[in-house]
Amino acid sequence: MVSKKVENALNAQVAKEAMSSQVYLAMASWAEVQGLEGVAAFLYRHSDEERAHMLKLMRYINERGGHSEVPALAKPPKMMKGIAEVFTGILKQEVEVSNEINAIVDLCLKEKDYTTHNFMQWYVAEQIEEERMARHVLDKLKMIGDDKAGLYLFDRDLQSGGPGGGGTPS
Ligand code: OFO
Repeated sequence: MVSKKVENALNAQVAKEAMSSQVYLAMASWAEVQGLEGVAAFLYRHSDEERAHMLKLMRYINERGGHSEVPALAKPPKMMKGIAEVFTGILKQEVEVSNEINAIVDLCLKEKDYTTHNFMQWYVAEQIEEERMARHVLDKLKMIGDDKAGLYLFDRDLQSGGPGGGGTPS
């Protein structure tokens, strides 16, 4: 059984994962309109993954005797000035999510909720991957600079799973 404190923290994280999904969705739509099909495909997939993160939390809360709440949908902020800004925004957002996940892990220890602590380790590992992915993409974009041929190849690379191979971590 989860304590009310842990339940509330997990429900707050449900809302944040839903918001992440919205943000990726807005970025995907922006990229698609720019003709960056590979980037769009990558971001649409990632939006789905954030929704999966949300669902995983919701199911866990309910399994542990809590009640997961479906969060309201907010309009994502506009942060799409260019492809580098998109991925800078992604890295910033993922670092924030990592901090939120760490705060829940910390709360679990304080509450002596070792079951949720164990469950949250999946998210801890996931965040390492997500930050790595965002940094890797940003490094590539720095290398490409204004090179249009490089951007074309980068877009194609993301279409087939993403830089570093293996696709977006889920
Ligand atoms: Fe992008 O991360 Fe969810 O948890």
